[in-house]
Amino acid sequence: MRGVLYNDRAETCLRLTGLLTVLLFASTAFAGKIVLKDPKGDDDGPGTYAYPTASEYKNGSFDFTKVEILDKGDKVQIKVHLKAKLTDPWKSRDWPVRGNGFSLQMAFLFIDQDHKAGSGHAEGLPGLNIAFEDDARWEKVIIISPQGNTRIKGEINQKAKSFKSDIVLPLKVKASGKKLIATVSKADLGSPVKGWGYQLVLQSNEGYPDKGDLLTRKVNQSGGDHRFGGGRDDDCDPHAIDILAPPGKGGKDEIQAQHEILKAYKCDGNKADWKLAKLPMVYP
Ligand SMILES: [Ca+2]
Ligand SMILES: [Ca+2]
Ligand SMILES: [Ca+2]
Repeated sequence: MRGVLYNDRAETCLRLTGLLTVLLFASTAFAGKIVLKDPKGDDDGPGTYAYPTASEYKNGSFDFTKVEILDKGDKVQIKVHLKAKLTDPWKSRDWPVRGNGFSLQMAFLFIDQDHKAGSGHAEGLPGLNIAFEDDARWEKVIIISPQGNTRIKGEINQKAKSFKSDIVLPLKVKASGKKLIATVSKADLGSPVKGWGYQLVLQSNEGYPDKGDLLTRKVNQSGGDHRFGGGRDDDCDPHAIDILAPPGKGGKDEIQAQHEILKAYKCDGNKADWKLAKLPMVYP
């Protein structure tokens, strides 16, 4: 009798465990589509940056308005919506670009996969001059660039080797109207679940980067044909033109929030003592 009772209890226990697993899975599963919004008119980093002066850098080219993350079975698609239509002015030049419909932009989607204090990379990639909040450190970053993966891999090997295993290069990148569309493999990224955090950093593709910069364009005090202006001449200011600011709903208040985030750096003393701007993540 006692044995029968025990077995019943054990079975009930197993059933409850099964039910809990299903409920847990339902609460953490990827909803199919994540939408993060960003206001227009904040393509000035901390509020002071100006576009390079050459005519190719059309107004709105570095102002993103929305980021979509879409479940595509064994792949994930990232769509970055920009204010301006994408153009490919340098396709015809002798550049190592693939002619995939754009040449000005470079986007980095940093992802915090555990939201645990002190877990993940605290620094951004070389050339961005950014760091991340302690509870928003990243596990993976997706690079969306007009450059071919062979070139990007070469640059990573030279300049960002310690981050190599956490940099995800898309299977495919293309431009469509005002959208940059990148497709990545879940085998490389993992399968997005509720709780992941995201930070999109918009930069510019630099085919002739400085020796430490991972294909990013510099921000200087005075701009130039192919240099952003309104920053500093050292590498202490964040080289980020537009970023997400929580809550990532695209409200006008997020303009000011972005400026505050990107202004909060300190360049006193030696480089080792510099405090880079610390970016948060948006947790949808
Ligand atoms: Ca924006
Ligand atoms: Ca983390
Ligand atoms: Ca922004």
